[in-house]
Amino acid sequence: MSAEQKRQSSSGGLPLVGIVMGSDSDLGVMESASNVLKEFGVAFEITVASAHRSPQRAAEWASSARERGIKVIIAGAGHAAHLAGAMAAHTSLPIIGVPIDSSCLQGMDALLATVQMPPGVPVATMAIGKSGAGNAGILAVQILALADTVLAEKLEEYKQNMAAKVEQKAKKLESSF
Ligand code: RP5
Repeated sequence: MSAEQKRQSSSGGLPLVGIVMGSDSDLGVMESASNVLKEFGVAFEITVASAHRSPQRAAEWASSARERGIKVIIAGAGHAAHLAGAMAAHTSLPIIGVPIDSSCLQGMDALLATVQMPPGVPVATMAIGKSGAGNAGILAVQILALADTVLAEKLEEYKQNMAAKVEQKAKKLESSF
């Protein structure tokens, strides 16, 4: 790895991604996002704030995120999930929304509340639940990789590994018939 690459990949250990969730009960889903960031060696901060129960805390956390060095925010919430939208209302950083399946509507309510943002205030909305949270982590890495050649290389490796796993599965399945 060249010195330039090291410099480009270094955040000095400071968090580059902010993960926020509506309740600690969302952690089981949102860990899929934090696990991806750990896998890629991306420093993050993680907290709870609610658009409805603690609107002031949510607004302050989002408003100060850029000053804290955060580049991307991942926001997950369930029910009438306005957390990702509330983040987008208070910062111009990119927001990735994760609808959480914590209500009796199994996340459809959260999906619509997260994805249906008004013109001018986008939230990049993922799939409902753990797979969406995992993809939120990957998308955050992809955004950071635009200015980080080491992360870009890791993403290439990640894709190659995925393809290799499919090859293995195909061979195993084919040989069983
Ligand atoms: C939402 O309500 C949270 O994001 C969570 O998914 C759901 C339930 O929260 P708790 O009642 O478990 O705190 O705001």
